[in-house]
Amino acid sequence: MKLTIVEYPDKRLKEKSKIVEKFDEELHKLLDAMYDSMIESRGIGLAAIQVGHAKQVLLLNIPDENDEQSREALIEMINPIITINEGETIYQEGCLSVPSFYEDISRFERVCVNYQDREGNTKTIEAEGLLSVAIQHEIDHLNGVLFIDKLSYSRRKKFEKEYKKALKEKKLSKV
Ligand code: QAP
Ligand code: CO
Repeated sequence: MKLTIVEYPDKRLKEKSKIVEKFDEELHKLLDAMYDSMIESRGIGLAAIQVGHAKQVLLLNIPDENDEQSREALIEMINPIITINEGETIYQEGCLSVPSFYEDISRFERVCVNYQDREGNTKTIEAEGLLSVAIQHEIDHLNGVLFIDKLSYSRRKKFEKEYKKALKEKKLSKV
């Protein structure tokens, strides 16, 4: 399965993802293909809608102390639900679907999440720091929400202007 990353302003990024009911070969193929795309694009998180599949599936792969990513650190979450959240933290976020744009976003400092793994087993995880931010960012994708949707009116206007300009330049450089 070869996947391509869907980029803003593609309307698919606004879709709400559907609950996964079948933990079958097809799901496993999607997860494996998503991992390859995420690593190839140098991402630390990816939701299925970002590759055009409206399923409640996401990946997280936070780098270690040496800033290296490894498959051992991979977390696959199916049908995640945040059960507890507390505190506040601000982190400069980016997104594979909004290339080359980064902004400070406010999130919960800590979250507790219930989810299922690729076999359908129920799991819980407590997270803080970058993992907590990444979980919240990816769960937003499942609800059709992007980090740029959290910007103030004036910062969003500034983003739209810069992004449109960058898109135009990207298109021009292709011909
Ligand atoms: C979501 O984001 C996230 O613009 C994952 O040119 C963001 O992996 C989690 C990326 C912030 C926690 C904190 C973005 C790669 C990757 C770009 C990503 C780019 C190349 C973003
Ligand atoms: Co994203």
